[in-house]
Amino acid sequence: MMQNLINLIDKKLDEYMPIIYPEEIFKAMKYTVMLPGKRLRPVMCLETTRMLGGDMEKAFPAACAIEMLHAQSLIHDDLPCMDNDDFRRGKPSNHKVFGEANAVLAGDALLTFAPQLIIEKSKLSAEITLKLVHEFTKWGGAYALIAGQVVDIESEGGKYIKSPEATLNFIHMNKTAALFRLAMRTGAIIANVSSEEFDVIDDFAQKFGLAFQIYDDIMDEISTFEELGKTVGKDKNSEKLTYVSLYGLDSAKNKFNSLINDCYGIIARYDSLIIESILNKLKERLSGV
Ligand code: GRG
Repeated sequence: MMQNLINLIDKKLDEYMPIIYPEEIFKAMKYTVMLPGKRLRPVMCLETTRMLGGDMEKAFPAACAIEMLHAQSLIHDDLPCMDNDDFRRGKPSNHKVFGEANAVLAGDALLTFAPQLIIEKSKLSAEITLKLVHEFTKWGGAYALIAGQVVDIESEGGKYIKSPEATLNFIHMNKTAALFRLAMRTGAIIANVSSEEFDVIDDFAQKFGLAFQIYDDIMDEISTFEELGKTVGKDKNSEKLTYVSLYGLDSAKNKFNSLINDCYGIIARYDSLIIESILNKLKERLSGV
């Protein structure tokens, strides 16, 4: 079921991104977007729309736009001036294939192409479309995603202003939870739910997003290149502030399990085998660690 949805997302992403002149920029944009990621954010956006009674078909442009924003953040994150990683999703990073200038431009281009897609392709009312673009710009910009990345970079080597606990929470909530909130809030807006329901979904997304970044912190410590498709052990080498470096592996796992259990509790009131299967997969992967 989940794989069917991923196949549909991949088909739409391919359709939405024709290669036109000047080909090099469109190829660079499409390269990272189409590499085989897990597609968690678009899946969660579409599934939120469906489980809340909305028309999933109308959510595809916004769901794909969020995957483009995510891909943009990965392209820029891999640049030598940021995390400097040569691999992403099991293949050479964008700048290794297209050069640094085109990788910067491809990220910039995705950041503007994505809201253009929402405006041009969503068959939704002007009011809902405006709300979606507002959410996109809010969570994808200096109030969230970029803020998280800035503090993440600042934290390397122990440089931060607030307490380590507050700094770590700020990084994880903004660098990672923000895009899961964007995905699920977008789904809830398309389904046109009440503000009470909206808050429940947003609460789930915050908890899931934090759990997912803790999972990512743990995987950086214990996983392999083959599994992750990117260099492992980088957090430790660059002395990054992570759940593992601050609290240790066992506490990180306990915090992850507690958040995932909260997520099960919230999602139980909806009929979502897909979201439950995502929770199961993450939990199972860490169960023997
Ligand atoms: C918006 C201009 C602008 C810049 C963005 C570079 C940057 C600022 C932010 C980087 C944020 C970042 C890389 C966060 C990591 C989040 C994370 C856990 C990524 C991995 O997500 P997965 O595992 O990846 O879902 P796949 O490849 O499966 O999609």
